[in-house]
Amino acid sequence: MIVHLHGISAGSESDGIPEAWNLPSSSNRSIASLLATGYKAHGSDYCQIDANTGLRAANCPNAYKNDGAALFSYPNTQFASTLFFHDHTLGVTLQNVYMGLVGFYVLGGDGPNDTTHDWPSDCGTCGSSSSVPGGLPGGDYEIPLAIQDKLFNADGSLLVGPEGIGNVKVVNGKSWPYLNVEPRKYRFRVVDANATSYIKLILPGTLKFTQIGADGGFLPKPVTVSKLVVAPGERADLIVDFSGYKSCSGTGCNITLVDDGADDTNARQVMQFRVKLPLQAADTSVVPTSLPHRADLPTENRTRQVSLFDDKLGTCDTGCVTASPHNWAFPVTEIVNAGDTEIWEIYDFVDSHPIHLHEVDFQVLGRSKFATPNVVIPPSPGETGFKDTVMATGGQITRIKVRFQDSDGNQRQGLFAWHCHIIPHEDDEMMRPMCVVTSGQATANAENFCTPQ
Ligand SMILES: [Cu+2]
Repeated sequence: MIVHLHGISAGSESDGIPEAWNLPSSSNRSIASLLATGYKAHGSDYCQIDANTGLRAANCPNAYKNDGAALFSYPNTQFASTLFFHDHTLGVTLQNVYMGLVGFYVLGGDGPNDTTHDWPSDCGTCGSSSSVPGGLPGGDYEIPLAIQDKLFNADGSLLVGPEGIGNVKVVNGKSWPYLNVEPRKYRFRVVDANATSYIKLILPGTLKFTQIGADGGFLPKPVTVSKLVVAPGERADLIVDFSGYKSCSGTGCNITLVDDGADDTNARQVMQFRVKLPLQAADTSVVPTSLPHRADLPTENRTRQVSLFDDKLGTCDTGCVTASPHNWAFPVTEIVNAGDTEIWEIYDFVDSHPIHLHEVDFQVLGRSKFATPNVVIPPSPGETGFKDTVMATGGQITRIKVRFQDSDGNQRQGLFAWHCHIIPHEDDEMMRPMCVVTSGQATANAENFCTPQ
């Protein structure tokens, strides 16, 4: 396996490049007994990248030489956000993610008083010294929800279908769970951890979601939505206020979170909130009218066209009159200058695909139909913050603006990946290398160190 962490800017050696995988330790006898003589313990890009330069490593650093180990370094200096990590091994990511190799990585600010990069949490009576009346719901009132759907065999074991689509909703690894809640505001950090399925969350009656953040941290200001659509890999940071249920009784206190996009009746039910706990103390949490967020990216240095086919990514000329699909191992075509800002025009020919760029996050500028490229459909309310995964729509041009440096101005050269986050597509090499070079570096050199081995 190899870990990819969404939403962090790290060196190429810590990116989770799909062929940098390694096997568990050979001393693990249950693994060793399954392996043929002379098996490869590492993928072809494992330990091929120098952590200091991002270039091809001449020698494998000692830290990598431990059997069954790989070394990752995450600077964690960016804005507070809901990060997400999962296995990223070429060709078997579907099986590994479906079997549960996914997790949250919640990044806060630089201490409770850092209102530049984060907003304080009000954890009510949770007893923490960081309790700040007037902050966002925190402590026991801030809960991550990793949503997947799965199929089970009669004996309870997992059944892995070719697309990882199931009829049982699983939240944080538990099928159709419920959560007892107080009649007050809660903060939920949601990730669609599915292999394939989009999730369209709705709540009953007049309950709505107040979305305060997405992949790359807070939105500039909260938005209220009655339906929340998240694609595989996307995150949403939400406030739900259950205070209207303070006088409920019996089953009237049960609130079912529904996936309105699921075809299967069972899979429509995600989980239940049961407003059965007494209010421990007055809810002093507040959703601020404006949230800490990054400044807009500067004017672009260039505009680049790329293309999506049914199962491949590709290159494109201006207007995408000519487009060519490529496999993962085809020589790198997306060669970008570190520090540059680019607009990517993503021409999608078939179906919709959530497109994820490693290493960077970006702003969504909008979408246009092929026939009317100058008529811009604005981003949805939940796309007003920074993102690392964007829904590209079939028959449309999706435009994003991306800067190839992190929010602290750090620039890292080397090989990274961009791909469709529908995992069977990703496993099928709907994934391409992306090479960040220092400005002016020769293209031939970039191809040398950025083409997957
Ligand atoms: Cu796709």
